[in-house]
Amino acid sequence: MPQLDRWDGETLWDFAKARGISRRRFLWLMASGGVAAVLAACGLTETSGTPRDLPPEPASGSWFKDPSPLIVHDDGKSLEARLENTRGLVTAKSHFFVRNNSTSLDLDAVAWRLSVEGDAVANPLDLTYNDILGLPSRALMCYLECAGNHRAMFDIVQGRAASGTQWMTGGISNGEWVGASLRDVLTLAGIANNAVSVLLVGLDTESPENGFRRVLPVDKALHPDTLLAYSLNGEALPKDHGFPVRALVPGWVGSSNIKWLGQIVVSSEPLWTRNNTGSYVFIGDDYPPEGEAPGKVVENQNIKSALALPWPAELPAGLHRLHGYAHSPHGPITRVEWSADSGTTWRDAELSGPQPQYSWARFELNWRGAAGDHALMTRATDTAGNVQPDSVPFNEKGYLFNQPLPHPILVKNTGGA
Ligand SMILES: Nc1nc2c(c(=O)[nH]1)N[C@H]1C(S)=C(S)[C@@H](COP(=O)(O)O)O[C@H]1N2
Ligand SMILES: [Mo]
Repeated sequence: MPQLDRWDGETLWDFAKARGISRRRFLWLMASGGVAAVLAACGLTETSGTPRDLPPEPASGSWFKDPSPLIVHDDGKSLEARLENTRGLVTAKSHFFVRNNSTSLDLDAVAWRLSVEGDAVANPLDLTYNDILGLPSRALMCYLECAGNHRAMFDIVQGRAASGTQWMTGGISNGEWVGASLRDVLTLAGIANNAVSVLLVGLDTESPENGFRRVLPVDKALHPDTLLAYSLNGEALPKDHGFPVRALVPGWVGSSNIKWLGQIVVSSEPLWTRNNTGSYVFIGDDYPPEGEAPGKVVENQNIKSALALPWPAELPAGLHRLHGYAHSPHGPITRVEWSADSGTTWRDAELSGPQPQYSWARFELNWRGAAGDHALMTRATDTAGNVQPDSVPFNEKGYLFNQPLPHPILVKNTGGA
């Protein structure tokens, strides 16, 4: 397999020319078999045992996965993860949270096409699944988090409920993803220098805006780690998570990670859709309007931490080794502290295990609980110096709640101990 380290920034034609393909043959290959045919002619074999060979997953109501290990919200449209179901660093697909604006789609990877179009591309494309699989791939460990993760805490902690899915701590999961760089596809399409906005559109026509969509500014779209992902945790992308191909936008709110991707529009004008005007905007007294949005558009996630325990938790009296997860889009977690006295005194938890870029960090702590009601708080710091704030201002849609959570724990004496 030839080294592909010069792929970035090259067009497919430059790539093929450098490998002795004539212009005429290149055009014929593109017309007959698309990108995959060109790559094959360049001596790049197609991925063997393509994920579409996997058996279909069983359907369970509107879900392909069994919803019972998860917390069901929104009349069955959202499944919240239980952090305590994950011991290690990666969330199993059966425990991975789901957020849908329609029901999960059952797409045929052979019939599936991804169109790339708009006034800021020179060569509009219609790519197949094999075209995407044939591109150089990247593997990333990356957490995916809904902008509304911890939203219920506006009500529980601040006493003022925000609208939307009342996520507790499980609107997040951590996975290992493989995909092609969106940048390579935009390069193949001949993205123009004056491109400003890249719109990603899902094929779920039942969502509130005919195809769930999100606009990325061109610099985020061209970041090599912004992926067209087709694999989660070593298998084909599960249907509930966007099979055959979804966007993966590290660090950005969950809604940018468009599932069942069908269309990419590259525009020389800033684009506005429901998901950067009506939704995913901070609305409140602290947030003045920006562009066509009534407040600040939510892009990056923020630093948070949570214990991997049911809310509320019930534990027997005695010494417990507890674990949890902390994450920040701004760099690795350098410290997690915990407090059993409402934040008066803090002690360091242990960061346990590796923390690949874009992954959450796992932490552990020893806590001895006597019978009675307790609240344990955790507070994370990242390498850029961000710390979870003591208090966050209210916003109507309840995005990015990240003050330390007073996790309720009821300790019971068992068997006369
Ligand atoms: N096509 C499409 N993509 C979508 C959504 C959707 O409803 N339709 N939901 C978004 C939201 S709000 C979130 S938080 C993430 C959730 O990803 P997951 O269901 O794989 O966990 O997907 C995003 N991508
Ligand atoms: Mo979300």
